[in-house]
Amino acid sequence: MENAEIARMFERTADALEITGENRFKVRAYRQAALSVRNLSEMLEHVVEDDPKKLKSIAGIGEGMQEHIIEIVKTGKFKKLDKLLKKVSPKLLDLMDVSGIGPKHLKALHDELGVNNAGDLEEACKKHRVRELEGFGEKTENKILDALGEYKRSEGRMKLDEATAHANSIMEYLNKDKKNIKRLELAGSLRRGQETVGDIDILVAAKDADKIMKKFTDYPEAKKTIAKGKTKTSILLNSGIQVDLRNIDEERFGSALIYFIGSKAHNIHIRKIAKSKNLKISEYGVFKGKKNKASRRQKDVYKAIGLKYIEPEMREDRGEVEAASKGKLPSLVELKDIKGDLHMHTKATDGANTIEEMARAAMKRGYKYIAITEHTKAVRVAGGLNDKEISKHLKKIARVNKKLKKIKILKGAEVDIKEDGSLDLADKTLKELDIVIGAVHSKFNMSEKEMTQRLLRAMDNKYLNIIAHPTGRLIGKRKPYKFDYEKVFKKARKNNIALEVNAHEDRLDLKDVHCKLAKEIGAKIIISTDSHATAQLNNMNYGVITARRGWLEKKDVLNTLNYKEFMKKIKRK
Ligand code: DGT
Ligand code: CA
Ligand code: CA
Repeated sequence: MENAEIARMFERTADALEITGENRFKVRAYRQAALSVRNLSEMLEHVVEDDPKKLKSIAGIGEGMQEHIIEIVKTGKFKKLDKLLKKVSPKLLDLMDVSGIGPKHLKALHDELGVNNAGDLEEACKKHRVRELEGFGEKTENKILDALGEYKRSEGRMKLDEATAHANSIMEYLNKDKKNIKRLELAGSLRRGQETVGDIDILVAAKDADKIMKKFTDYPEAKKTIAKGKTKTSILLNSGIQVDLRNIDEERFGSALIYFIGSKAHNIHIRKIAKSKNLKISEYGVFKGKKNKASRRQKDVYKAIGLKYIEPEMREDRGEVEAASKGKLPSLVELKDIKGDLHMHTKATDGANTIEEMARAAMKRGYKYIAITEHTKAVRVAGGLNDKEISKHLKKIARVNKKLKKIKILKGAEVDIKEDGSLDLADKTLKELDIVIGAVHSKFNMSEKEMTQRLLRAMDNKYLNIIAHPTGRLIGKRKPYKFDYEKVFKKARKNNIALEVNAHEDRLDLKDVHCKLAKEIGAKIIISTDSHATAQLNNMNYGVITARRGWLEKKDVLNTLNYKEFMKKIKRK
């Protein structure tokens, strides 16, 4: 069982307890446990196996939580939560994922309007019954309705990080049957790095098909088998995720991979290209009449229809087929190109680790530089720092920087961009910083014109270096705020301000198509994790995948440069 799943159980318990009006200390204990578990780098399952007493030494885990974790790991279930779910329906609890709805809201909606699921809530909003409740109002009602739209669009799909974690475990599990496996690869939307994934697709070339399919349906996390056959088997995991495994002849593995990696739009386009050359392409190969010209390797299959190999992240029919036929494909940025991470928080605000812990974790990843970037005072929920506190914090950063010789720790801050576009620190403080990140954290519902002005004005500040999560969206929860992307990206280029690809799994912001737009305009990009704990530094991978989906190359991304060059390039002209 993944740590994330255990964390999710604790979060749901906290939500359910709050809705049933349980005392807030109890609720908080579950929230804290969830946070600790989610950010732990060690698998809890292994801790329980090796030495369950060690659980108590984890911050946020007390005696009671220790028992709960052991129960969950051993039985896969949490009785306390199951009991609560009899009182608070799971569908109601799911509504906690709708942006702007907290447990108090949910309790009122349930008790006063009898809301039990998304459908009920939508109807109540449309009938204007929500605005009449105490503490809601018309604005809140509209916001909820908006957020519900985002929620419904993502329903039944999982985020990239969750899908990746499940896929990695299954692949590792199947791979244990080494002797039987000739090839094993991920396909579908997950292989393309799409930000949400409907189901997980895996291809295998096994010597013994029955054996691999049996192993697959025996997967410990499988709840049930949906369909079982020699060529295709589908299972449903405990978490509700469907996984399809297809057994493919090794001779046809390349053409099958292309077909099942997709996307559908990409497949349709290359079929057209093949047809124009009097060829036929399918999951079985490229055919001239009855003769199979290529099928074993993806590269040869593309070549047979006159195309260069196309990276899976680009296969969305967004111009990659044309580029491949002209030999004009970009050479995409890779995770190993990244030399530093420029956005992270520590205990001084809402992070879980110290400056030194973050720096050491970054060193372990082989980074040459990082920036510590706390929130500023306007972001009160995160405990943002004022000018004086920032200055004091910078001294701490400098001390750790001196101590650790192998990595440069830049003095930074994630400065709030206020409603009028001014920054939340005085110029005199900004001047002391090596890296100034600007970010919008409030008043998301301005008009497009106002928001554009707000961002443009922020970029007039001569100390600003980066705009973080430029569109403010939260996947499945919050729409991006409206602004004129072209105007803002053009000004970023002109003023030498980098745009962030925030690698946090809830954000991926800029998203793929906006990376592509930024590149076309000529704005520079920085990929960073916005980490609030050391384990989150690993999210860099999702940022890189998103950048690749946006056709970005090493030269488009500033934090692929070594320290000296990076500092030169990030400087304002
Ligand atoms: P998902 O699961 O909704 O996130 O998206 P995909 O892309 O993984 O779609 P899925 O699982 O239905 O199918 C996997 C791939 O198989 C898909 O990307 C392309 C290929 N494929 C499936 N159905 C069709 C089809 O009707 N026509 C074509 N050309 N390709 C298909
Ligand atoms: Ca799929
Ligand atoms: Ca599928």
